[in-house]
Amino acid sequence: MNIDTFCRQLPKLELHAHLNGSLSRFTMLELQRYLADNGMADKSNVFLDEFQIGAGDTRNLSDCFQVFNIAHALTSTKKTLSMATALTIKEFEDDGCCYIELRSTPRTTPHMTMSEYVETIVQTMRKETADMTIISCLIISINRSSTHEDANIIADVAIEYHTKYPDTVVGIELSGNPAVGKFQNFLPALDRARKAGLKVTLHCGEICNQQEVIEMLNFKPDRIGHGVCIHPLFGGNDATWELLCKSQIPVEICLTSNVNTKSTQDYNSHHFKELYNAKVPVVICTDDKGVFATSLSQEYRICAETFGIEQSKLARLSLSACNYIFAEDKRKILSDTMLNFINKYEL
Ligand code: 6MZ
Repeated sequence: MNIDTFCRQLPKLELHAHLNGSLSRFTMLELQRYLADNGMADKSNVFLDEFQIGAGDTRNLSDCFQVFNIAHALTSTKKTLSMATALTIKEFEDDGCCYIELRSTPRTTPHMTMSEYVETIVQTMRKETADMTIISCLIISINRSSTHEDANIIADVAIEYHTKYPDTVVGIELSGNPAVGKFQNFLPALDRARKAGLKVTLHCGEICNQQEVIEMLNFKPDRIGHGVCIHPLFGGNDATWELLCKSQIPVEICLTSNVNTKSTQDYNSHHFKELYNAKVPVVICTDDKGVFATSLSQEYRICAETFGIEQSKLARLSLSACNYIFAEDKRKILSDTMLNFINKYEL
């Protein structure tokens, strides 16, 4: 099977996808049309073309945090937030994804409270996407630029919804511009959520900050996102690298995101290679498929082609992601799906 077809057919798990960064152009146009038809047209159409940060774009990681405002303008009503959630999950399903942990930051908008924001996504996942074959869950995000008070409110909402819908709201995470805010300020909120049963993932080492990487790894999150500046070759040091290798914390790898935001020079010099060779658990993810114009199958293909990973190994990489999902009760059904594929194609 050619690598393109193989990567699309391979059952895949998406563990690092921000809802408002994952909107395709099609989805954004649908949302825009809905708002216009209902007399709520906004000015985001002017900026739609600026949403994508493709290869060779002059914008870098800190510029990228501006583009999310474009999506936020479109997902500020319950209806468009629900449409965005359902359309995005469907796109992942069409790309051969059998499980997704979508993440999103609860916002207060003129049309919703933070609780209603979460309620809308949860109900969409439980009702509107229930007839799809893909299994979807939600990770609640805390933005590093939010206040200590807002972080605590989000932790409260996360705990409340995890208690009500433990199968749907499975985790909490810290993201946002890594140059802003301090991990320590968010530690109490994250710790409280963890004690209430939520799994935790942290954006860690997306820019170089060795002290913060050590603090984060010592917190023992269930997974980390990116993990760029941990190996000494990429701005980490021996201490950060040894801590990661010893901890065996799974790393959510976002190849195109790191290249397009210039956190990584190019695909060939991506830290995936060091992690994979050192047997640190890794999961291939998209981060923001809308912003970076990618898909999960494309990320698998880039990984295979850049690092020379043959199809049987790629299938096992995808299979291993089952060990790191937050909805632990789904592990068996997902690994059976993967093993059927592996056996069918004698991989
Ligand atoms: C850190 C990121 C990110 O939550 O409104 N986000 N945080 N690093 C990244 N690397 C590129 N990409 C996205 O989705 C958009 C939010 O996700 C976080 C940012 O906080 C952004 O505002 P939601 O659905």
